[in-house]
Amino acid sequence: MTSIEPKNYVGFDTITRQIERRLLKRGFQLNLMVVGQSGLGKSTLINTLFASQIAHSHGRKSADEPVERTPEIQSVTHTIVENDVRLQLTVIDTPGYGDQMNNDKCWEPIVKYIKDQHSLYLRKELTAQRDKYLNDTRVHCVLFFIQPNGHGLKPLDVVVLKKLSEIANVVPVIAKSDTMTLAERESFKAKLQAEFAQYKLRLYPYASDEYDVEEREYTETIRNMIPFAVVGSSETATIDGKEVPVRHHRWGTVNVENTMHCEFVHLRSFLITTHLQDLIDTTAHTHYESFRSKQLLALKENSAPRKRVESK
Ligand SMILES: Nc1nc2c(ncn2[C@@H]2O[C@H](COP(=O)(O)OP(=O)(O)O)[C@@H](O)[C@H]2O)c(=O)[nH]1
Ligand SMILES: [Mg+2]
Repeated sequence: MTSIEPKNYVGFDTITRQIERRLLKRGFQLNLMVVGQSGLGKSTLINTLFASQIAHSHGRKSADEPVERTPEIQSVTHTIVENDVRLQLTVIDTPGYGDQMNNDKCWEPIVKYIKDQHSLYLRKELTAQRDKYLNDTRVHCVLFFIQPNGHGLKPLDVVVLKKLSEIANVVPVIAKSDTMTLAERESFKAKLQAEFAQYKLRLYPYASDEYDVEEREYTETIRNMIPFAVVGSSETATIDGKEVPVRHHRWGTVNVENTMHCEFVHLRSFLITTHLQDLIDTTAHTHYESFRSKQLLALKENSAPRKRVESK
């Protein structure tokens, strides 16, 4: 195929503007799920990520106050607007998984929730008169919070990470990383990365043939950084003329946005600035697609005329 350059300006180079205008009008939808034991700072991190009060967390005013628990899967939706771009953000908070004495199957409601959204979407797609734009409740990203204990993954973490990474984009983070020294954090991270490899966990971002060299290099950098050592906070302070989230400790102040202090900024730019659309696409084209084809194949098998078993 040869490419031709028109003699005069035709104007189809404006198609990107046209698409942009249409997309802006429609807005974007991101569904983010948080999983991890209660008290690991899930709600706080979500609020810090989007610089808004989205997830419900009071934080504790005193040390004797019990840590608040999320009793069941709850989702809250907010529309956030930034320079004309409307992002409808749904945060799905899961019950404090692993909080019980017996944590057998505690992941089931979480897995079921993700599959239910796939099945809901499939049903909407298959109706005779479907809406032009289906409301998308599929989980685009699961932020998995690992306890900063220095030991490594718990057997329960391994099971749950395995189950979740088969059906959704899973991004693990080391919670409350301000509680570890830099050396502890590095060795913990190395240990976790070795375990991810050992248990063959397929974590997001995935390699793709569509990536160019630059994208491939960036993905590699991100993969080496995972799990992100994060810190969240609902408190802010002005540092160098900029209001930033901070945590005050007796020994000093953690500036959440300082990359020398933690990897919060790397996580935020990865999730929001560079991979937001990829999370949505990967959910639709990889995870939902595999659910869809399994369901449709099963449907076909069930409806195929069965060979009658002759009994003598
Ligand atoms: N040291 C430290 N504490 C945190 C961090 N994030 C949250 N917290 C505190 O941990 C407690 C539980 O936080 P919350 O976000 O409600 O946890 P969730 O149960 O996982 O949603 C609160 O007192 C927070 O102030 C963090 O990054 N580091
Ligand atoms: Mg919470």
